[in-house]
Amino acid sequence: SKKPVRVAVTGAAGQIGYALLFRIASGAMLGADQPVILQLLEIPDEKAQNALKGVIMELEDCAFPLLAGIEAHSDPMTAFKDTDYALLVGARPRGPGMERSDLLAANAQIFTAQGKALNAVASRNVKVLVVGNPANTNAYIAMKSAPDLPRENFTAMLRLDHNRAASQIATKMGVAVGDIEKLCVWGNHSPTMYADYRFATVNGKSVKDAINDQDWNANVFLPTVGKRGAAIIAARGLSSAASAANAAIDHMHDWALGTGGKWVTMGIPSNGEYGIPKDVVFGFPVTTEGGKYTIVKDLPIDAFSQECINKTLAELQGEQDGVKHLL
Ligand code: NAX
Repeated sequence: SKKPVRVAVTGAAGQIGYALLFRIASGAMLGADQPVILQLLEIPDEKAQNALKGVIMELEDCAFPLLAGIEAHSDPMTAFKDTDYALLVGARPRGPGMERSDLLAANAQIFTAQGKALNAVASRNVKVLVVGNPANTNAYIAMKSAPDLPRENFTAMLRLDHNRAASQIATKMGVAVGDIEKLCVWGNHSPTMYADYRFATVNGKSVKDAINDQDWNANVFLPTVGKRGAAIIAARGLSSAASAANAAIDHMHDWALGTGGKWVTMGIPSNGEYGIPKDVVFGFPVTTEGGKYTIVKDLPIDAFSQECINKTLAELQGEQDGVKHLL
């Protein structure tokens, strides 16, 4: 049997953590033959640490055959020791009266410290997924704080937006969501993201030609996907958790195990592709193989798409400029 791998999860006692850890431990993320050791990080606060103890008791009570160990931590320097995967879920939410600059500063502090800890103690091949918002900018901060790790090891979660887009298209067309291929989401995990179905197919047929409705694209589809998080908060009174955890599982699963030629969306540091400046952590269409991702190249960008990409890029560069002095 395979040697266990180490999976660190931050914000482990939060909502997403509760929907995520049991699936990692069951084998949904890394495969039914891959034992895992969970290294769970929460803030030192007594309430959070107690909640984490409760989650660990429940993990124990599942008696997952693949769960080879569980550790509770309050310091990233121990939580990230030798870790092969790091899912950075915990972040500072916007509190009452908090300015945007305060939010960016609070998260810059968290992700600077966590980036430094990964740099110091994690496996040199660690695969990092940032879920905590603002996810792209937090991934950028962690990457910049870990100069001894390869930059391509730092990614942000756009997969929830990708899955939301796929589901909207499947409903619109009356097709099975699993038959949709070559979909992608460009840019920031925020309402400015650009979900792009121009290249998408269902059983080999063009989605764009089948829908053939630019008004629906611009005025129904994109706002629905962009505001889906807010719609879920309005309905549930809480932000998306199970769907976010599912997207994190999908992201890591596909990165580790490969997509077999299928496109998925990952937020990754640009190398200048599609005119996105180097290091901006941006949603791109990728394929993955052997633990590496490759951006899908040479896609034509029409005027409408360019405008959408420019808008989400401008937002990301604004966020990046807002934290530059803190790095
Ligand atoms: P919760 O508030 O339920 O849980 C967050 C947990 O993180 C808390 O238990 C908190 O104590 C812990 N935490 C805070 N700072 C920490 C630190 N420095 N180290 C370790 N743990 C820390 O939030 P939840 O609903 O689980 O959401 C977590 C994050 O995901 C939020 O930032 C949220 O905005 C973000 N999301 C990102 C999504 C994406 O697609 N990228 C979608 C879902 C979600 O909104």
